[in-house]
Amino acid sequence: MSTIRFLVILLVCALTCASCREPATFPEEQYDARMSGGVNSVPDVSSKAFSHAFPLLRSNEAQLHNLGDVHFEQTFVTAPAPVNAGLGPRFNNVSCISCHRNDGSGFPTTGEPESALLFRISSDGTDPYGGPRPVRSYGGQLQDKAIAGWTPEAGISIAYESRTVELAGGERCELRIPRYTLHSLHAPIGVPHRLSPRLAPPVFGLGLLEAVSEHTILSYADESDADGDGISGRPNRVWDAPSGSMRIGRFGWKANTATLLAQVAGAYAQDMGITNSIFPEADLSESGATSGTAASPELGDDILRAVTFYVRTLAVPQRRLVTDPVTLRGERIFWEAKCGSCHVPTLVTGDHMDLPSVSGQRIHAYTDLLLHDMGPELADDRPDFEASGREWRTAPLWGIGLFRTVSYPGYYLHDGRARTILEAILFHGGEAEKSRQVVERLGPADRAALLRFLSSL
Ligand code: HEC
Ligand code: HEC
Ligand SMILES: [Ca+2]
Ligand SMILES: [Ca+2]
Ligand SMILES: [Ca+2]
Repeated sequence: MSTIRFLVILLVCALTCASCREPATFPEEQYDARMSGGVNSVPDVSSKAFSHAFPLLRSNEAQLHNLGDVHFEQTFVTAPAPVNAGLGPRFNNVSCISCHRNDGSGFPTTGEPESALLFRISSDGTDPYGGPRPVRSYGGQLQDKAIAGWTPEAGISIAYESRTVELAGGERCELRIPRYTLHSLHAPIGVPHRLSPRLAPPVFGLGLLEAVSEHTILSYADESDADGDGISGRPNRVWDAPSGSMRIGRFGWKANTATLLAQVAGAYAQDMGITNSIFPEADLSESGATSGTAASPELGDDILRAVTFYVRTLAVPQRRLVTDPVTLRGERIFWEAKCGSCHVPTLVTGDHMDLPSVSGQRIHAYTDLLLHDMGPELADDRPDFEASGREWRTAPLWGIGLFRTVSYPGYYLHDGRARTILEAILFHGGEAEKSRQVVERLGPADRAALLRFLSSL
């Protein structure tokens, strides 16, 4: 009798242990393929599809989200001013929303009011935390705009070269490859430097990606390609200023930021020149070129907290056409082309103490949050913590079918060079070389089915 009881206890233990690794939210039969963000999914296909709060926020949380929403849209101005003062002196843009249009992406242009493309700059070697080494007189990011009385750090002009790809069935696709030239430098650079172009990505669903445990992310890593499939995702490990520790990176095109708080505080300081408690100095380009002090930064912690909460709690758009036969055929091709080896369809989030609605959710972000070598053409040749000059974080594909509607006309990849989803796929190289070749060889109907599936996300 007691032996049986012992065995039963052992069995129960084994079962609970297995379930604490992969917290299941609901049984498979209740699973709804439309709910890309689990309970945090919303059915809107308009240009506001990325702009909804999580549906289950409590009223105090909804208030904080709304406060963050207001500040995400605020335009900053030159100090002194009664509100939103402290812009610059050098900056990339005047508000979060001016780059993240409709909480989506923006235009890959420079120097214009609506430009959402910025450039990181560094010299060889690393900073004390293993991150990119800033350049004297420039810092770590080029600010191409400035308030009256100041000059921008530099101007950047973009010229595109083109290359034509011929696909099975005779379709031709013209790809454009950007070349960047710096001009009007405010100071000599003096050392060899490396530039990395970055287009503003959408900002929805990020609280869910933040809630994926490090353990889960690491379970997809295969650094030395042990299974021999040519795909070897690895995590970035980055300095997280708010916690003062090294963490696994998950945000930004190279997974170069670990937390939303660091990302938002960094955006205020670097993109807008607004100092805050996490970054009491803007991206300094000359000593004295800042308007706040560590004791009294330009941005209050209440606003920093609200805007961070806002991007943490933006809901994910629901999928469309999930049972359409052509979509389902496209989904099968997505698997056959091994897209899902990097764009992992399903992750289960861990527990978030303060925000129950992001805990234990089965989400379909189509990313492993890991770095992959994408070949020489996409390379920026600028390491960012452990990411090499050829590595990028697998871009999440949720919502990609709505980019065109939300941030018309829609641009893809880290520098916005791709104007369609197909162009983005045709730039895949390195570890994704074989996947791209499969797509190039698909017959027109199969390729259309794959694109229909992607448009349903
Ligand atoms: C000049 C354009 C610009 C402005 C202004 C800007 N961003 Fe961004 N944002 C970007 C770019 C570019 C990235 C990608 C950065 C990288 O790869 O390192 C980004 C990334 C992000 C991310 C991470 C998204 C992801 O999927 O990894 C968040 C969150 C974010 N921004 C929030 C904000 C907030 C909040 C503000 C205002 C305080 C803001 N941004 C202002 C351009 C901008
Ligand atoms: C080896 C990993 C890997 C494989 C395999 C892979 N991708 Fe990607 N994908 C990435 C990375 C990394 C990026 C971001 C690259 C960049 O911005 O330079 C990306 C970007 C994209 C984008 C653009 C996303 C955006 O927000 O701009 C699309 C669309 C896409 N992939 C679709 C696919 C499809 C379809 C397949 C299969 C045919 C595929 N990918 C296979 C890693 C991969
Ligand atoms: Ca300032
Ligand atoms: Ca700078
Ligand atoms: Ca592998």
